[in-house]
Amino acid sequence: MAPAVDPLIDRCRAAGQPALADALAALQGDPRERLAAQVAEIDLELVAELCERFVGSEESHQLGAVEPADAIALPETEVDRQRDEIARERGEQHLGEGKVALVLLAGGQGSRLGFEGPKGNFPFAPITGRTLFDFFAARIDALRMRYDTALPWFIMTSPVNDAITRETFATADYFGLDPDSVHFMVQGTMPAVDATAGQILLEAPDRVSVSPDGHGGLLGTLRRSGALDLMADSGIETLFTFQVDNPLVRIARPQFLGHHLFAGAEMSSIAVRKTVPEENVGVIAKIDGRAGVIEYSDLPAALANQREADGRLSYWAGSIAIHCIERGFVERLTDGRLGLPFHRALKKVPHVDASGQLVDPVEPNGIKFETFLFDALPLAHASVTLEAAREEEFSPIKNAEGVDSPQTARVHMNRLYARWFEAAGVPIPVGADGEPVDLEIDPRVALNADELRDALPDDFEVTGPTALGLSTMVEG
Ligand code: UD2
Repeated sequence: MAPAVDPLIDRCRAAGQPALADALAALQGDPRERLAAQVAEIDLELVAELCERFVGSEESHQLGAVEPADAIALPETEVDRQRDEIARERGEQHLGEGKVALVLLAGGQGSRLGFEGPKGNFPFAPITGRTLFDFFAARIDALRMRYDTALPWFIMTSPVNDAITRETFATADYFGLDPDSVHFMVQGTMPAVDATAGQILLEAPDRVSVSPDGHGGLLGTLRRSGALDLMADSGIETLFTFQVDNPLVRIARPQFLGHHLFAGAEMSSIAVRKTVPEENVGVIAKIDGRAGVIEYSDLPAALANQREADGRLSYWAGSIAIHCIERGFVERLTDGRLGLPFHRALKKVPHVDASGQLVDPVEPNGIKFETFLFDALPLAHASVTLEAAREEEFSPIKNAEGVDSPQTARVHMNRLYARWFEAAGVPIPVGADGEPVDLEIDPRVALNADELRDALPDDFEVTGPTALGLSTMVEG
């Protein structure tokens, strides 16, 4: 049923969007219906509220009382190692009882990488060229076999990449997974507004410029898509959430699950030590006594550079966007209007002007609004931050080159796998650059160094670039 347009025009004017009202009034026929249908879905009153707060003001996030995070540090003593072993067993029990679901955040636009299409389709592996989606699927398949558990996989997409993501999985026959065990959910969008007058921008005379509403949109998407009910019906209690851009993520790591469960936490995080004060990762800290994340763009330099007596950064805990979240917590947060705060991002937003001319701005001209999943942390009754070793857990592919690029991920994965082989007694040749040769280990062969040692034939040796997959093992 096409929405009645005139009341919509009135709503736009009442919500401080005269330009949008004029754009609607200027259209006829199908273009008018198309724009009206899109505008009818926009929470104009929320946009008005956000414009009131963010347009024309440099409002920075008001931080409360900030202290360094409480975290479970990397094990240093035998007691620590026993503590972690008990947590690992508890996590494995939870996995075996089928109480864990995996949630992949894959709705972003990945513009910094300059790669067309969903980032999960990026062919990151140095020898086989396998994609991130394929690699994650192999890990998930291996975990399901290892723990004899369903471990359903929920993938959040956005309108910009939903169709192609679903098509990718269908064409790849779900990378060997049961199609019924992979669930797609499309997150919402928010309109962009112009940074001076807060007018909603049009990317075409009959189309509003919208972008994904941030990964905080996951919470509402879980409820709206029915995923939350599906999880409840299948006995899922804990969601393990991770990002599409980090091939080193240890998916559903039992030790992390265990510590999260022992603390009775509602939402927990993995942290790695920041490399430099200005590293582009959110900082996990205590804010007004509760765990929270200060995004790198909001972290005052004084806090970023503050050091302890031993010289280490006070605000060391870099959030790598890996969380355990209790389903009950998501249900509580989404029962009514979700209270995650919106963040503003000043961006270059191509748009059409009042005369219908396309403007491709050279300077940031628009504001995009998004919510961040980590802003749910302070709302949790309890939270755990578990330190992980960066070299074991985190090497995101974000930029086309330099830091956090396909090159750095390749080096870090080669080093990781070289450590696994060396631990199994198999020396790894290094190249002229001093780096190990290119290595790949299919997760179905081994998920960690112990499994690799058990899987390798006694006389196995590596003389050059090696991709250890099921076929190799058969030949090997
Ligand atoms: C994110 C975190 C940063 C740190 C870093 C680790 C934020 C704001 N910052 O930085 O603190 O943890 O990651 O790598 O998150 N996504 C969606 N829907 C959206 C937006 C993003 O699914 O609407 C997904 C996106 O597909 C990606 C992830 O969220 O998997 C990160 O998004 P990003 O690249 O915008 O975050 P980034 O790199 O600024």
